Amino acid sequence: MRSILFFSTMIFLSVSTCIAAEDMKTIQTVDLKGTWQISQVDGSIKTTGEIPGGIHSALYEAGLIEDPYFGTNEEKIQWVAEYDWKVSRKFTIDPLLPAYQDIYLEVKNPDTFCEFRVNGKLVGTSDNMFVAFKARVKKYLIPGENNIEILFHSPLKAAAKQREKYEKPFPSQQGDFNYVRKVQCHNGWDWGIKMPVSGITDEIRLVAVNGPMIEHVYASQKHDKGSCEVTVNIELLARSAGQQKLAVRLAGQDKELNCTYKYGMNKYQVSFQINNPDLWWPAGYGDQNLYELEVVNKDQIVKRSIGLRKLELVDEDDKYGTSMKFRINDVDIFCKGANWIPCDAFMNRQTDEKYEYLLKSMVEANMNIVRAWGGGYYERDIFYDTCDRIGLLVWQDMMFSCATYPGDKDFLASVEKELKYQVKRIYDHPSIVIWCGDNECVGAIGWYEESRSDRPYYEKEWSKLNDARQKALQEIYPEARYWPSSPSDGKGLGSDGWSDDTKGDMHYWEVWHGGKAFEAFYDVNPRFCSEFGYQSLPSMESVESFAPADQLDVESEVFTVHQKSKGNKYIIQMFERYFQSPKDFQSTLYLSQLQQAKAIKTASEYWRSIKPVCQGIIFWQLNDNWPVCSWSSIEYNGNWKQLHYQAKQFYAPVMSCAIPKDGKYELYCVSDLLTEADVEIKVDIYDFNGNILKEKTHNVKAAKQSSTALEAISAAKLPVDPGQCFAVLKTTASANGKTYSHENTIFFTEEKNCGLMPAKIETKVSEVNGKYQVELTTDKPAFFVVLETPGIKGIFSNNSFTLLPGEPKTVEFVPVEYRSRVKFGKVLKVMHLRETY
Ligand code: BMA
Repeated sequence: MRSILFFSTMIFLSVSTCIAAEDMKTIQTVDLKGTWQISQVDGSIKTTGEIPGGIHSALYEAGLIEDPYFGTNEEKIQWVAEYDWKVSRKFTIDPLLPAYQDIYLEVKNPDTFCEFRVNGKLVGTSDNMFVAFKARVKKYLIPGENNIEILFHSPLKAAAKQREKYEKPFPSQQGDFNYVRKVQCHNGWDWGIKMPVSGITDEIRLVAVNGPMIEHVYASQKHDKGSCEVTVNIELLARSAGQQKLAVRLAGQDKELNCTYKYGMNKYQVSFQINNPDLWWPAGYGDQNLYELEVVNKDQIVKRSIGLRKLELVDEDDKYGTSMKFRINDVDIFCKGANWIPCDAFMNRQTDEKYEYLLKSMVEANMNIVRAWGGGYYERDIFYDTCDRIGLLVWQDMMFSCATYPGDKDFLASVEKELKYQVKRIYDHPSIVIWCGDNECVGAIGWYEESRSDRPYYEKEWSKLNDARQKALQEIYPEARYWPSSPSDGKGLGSDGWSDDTKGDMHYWEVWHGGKAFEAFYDVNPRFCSEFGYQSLPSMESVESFAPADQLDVESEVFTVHQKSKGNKYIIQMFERYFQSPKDFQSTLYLSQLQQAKAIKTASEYWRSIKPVCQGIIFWQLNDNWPVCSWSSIEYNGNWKQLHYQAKQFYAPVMSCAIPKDGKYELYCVSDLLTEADVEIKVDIYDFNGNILKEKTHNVKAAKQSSTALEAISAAKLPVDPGQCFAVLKTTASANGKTYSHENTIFFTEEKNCGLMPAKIETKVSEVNGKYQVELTTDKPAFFVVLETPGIKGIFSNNSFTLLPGEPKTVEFVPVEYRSRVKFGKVLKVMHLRETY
């Protein structure tokens, strides 16, 4: 948790009585959040809207535009970003306020091309949404009522104007947004709505100060033989010279700093020695211990929660090439996670609850890393605070993606400001383990005709940008290990992270974009795969939120708008590789999610089985920013897709799997545990009536952090034809008094060639303390049994599983939003593979 607190945070919206000057605080704030007037420049629209928030959200709330997420409305809202918009509000200041030494207007995340006016006077402009805006406004304020106005220039026009400054083009897939410092996917992406918003996504306030104020606090840590030295950096902004005492507290130690300050920014450092600290660990490896850090400047208190962990990025030559892995507190971490994109295209829907829900859903699915991908935001504090608290490591991209970028002085100066601000703001979160310069910008040089044909120029521009990024990062955070681009070998140009699996991080897209069969995942042995993915369609509940009843066809106009990559037809065509044709629309949706889960499971199990060659898997992508057909494992509405439920299994700490190779199914038991485990793996081969044909139990001592090969199943020695049987691997591991279980189903030929039997599944629902339990039984083996509860949001303890006759399963459902009007038992829907054809 990090916050800047004030003993009294006042909202001066009415005149209050005069207070004696000696009663003045160091800092007083005037919160300017709330309802603002909005007007279209060169147009007639006038309305009101909430800030934080954006123009689009306001217009939608006021009924002036239709829901952009619905039907084909995306197109209908494109005019909004062509206009300039003014937002303004009145506020009344306390008569005491002018007595303060200085008054600042502070705006976090000003998005993007803003002119700020106080009482009609221009107080400043901003054109980089990744830098907080700050201007001195005291001289513009008047006693009583004041007016503040922000003019947002059309982001499309501002970006186009910026483009015109350059002689040579910088090609991209995001229109002109690569010329400006704004969230790159605001202009549309291959999963994203084109909604180039303008607005304020975070704090907006006046800050009146008396004396110097703390501007930044950031802490670095050095670990040595069981003790840790934490150096706290404090930046104090002053408008005069003087002396000030600062109190700094960490881990029960108090230190006092006698600071002599001068006009401008003043920097101080204070160090703490913490012996035998309670270390911070990623999820699955230990506790997320956090120490409270407090810096007190009279009544201004800045708080941080600091996690102490020794961090190394190990890229050393080994017999497979060059490793890429994170070592935390001297332990090699096997990273398992997903890529994060902005959590909503509407600014006002990027709520704290949404952040927490999505991030916690990751840990619940046994993930320990999230990649904040370079086409989005340096995320809000809630993102990093939550990751610190729940043990999710963060791969932090800098916000550049899939494009060529300018490398001129002005552009680099803006980038430098942005990075210095962002690095100070977030780098000491223990969850952040890597700073990566961009997403796919080295590769992008080869994607566009203009850059392909003039490579040296674009490489030089990239290198200039890259040097500037590294320099800005390491000026603030000298120990930072900078990773130039994802994918890369960590060194810069010249590495090919798309097909070279011997070093660096890899983006493996041969299966989705390259159209190869899922078995192609077995051909690569990435050291760290930071992207690979497979698309699916959303569930019926999601579909109904954006498609009218006459559009329930994946090639309808509405579906085409809600598909930004290769097309839904491609998803459907691919069914024929593994599955029978789905009988109806609902089955099509279901099957697409199963197909996606199968793809990612195939890769993840294999790459886990080859550890320590591979030490990281981050699939593309966790979430959606609107309801869409995409690679996500969690739908826009929060529903976990089959992929997310299956990830909970294939990312389980102890997992068994079968990898087909040369007529055999090689069995592996993979353990991420830090101690040896006693593992029992039951391998039962059944026919599709549910009769056991063959049983075998393997008892192994799985070494810590290992992948153990077990006796393989030979396809030739199966008791019946491969299409007439399947295996269930039931794994039970015990270590340190804890039990871990995992279940996996293995088919010996494509699902479409298996003799699945129609199955009759029965459910019994009971409610205990607001949670539901569903007991399921079946008369024949049923596969990929999926439970859905349209209208009730929540998470099942298990889903997309195999159900065997005589082996009932009970799953728990924890509602996220409880609506008593919807009866759980009535909406509960059960589907499984055999029913889809
Ligand atoms: C990647 C990402 C995104 C994109 C995804 C799917 O490489 O970096 O740019 O959305 O592929 O195409």
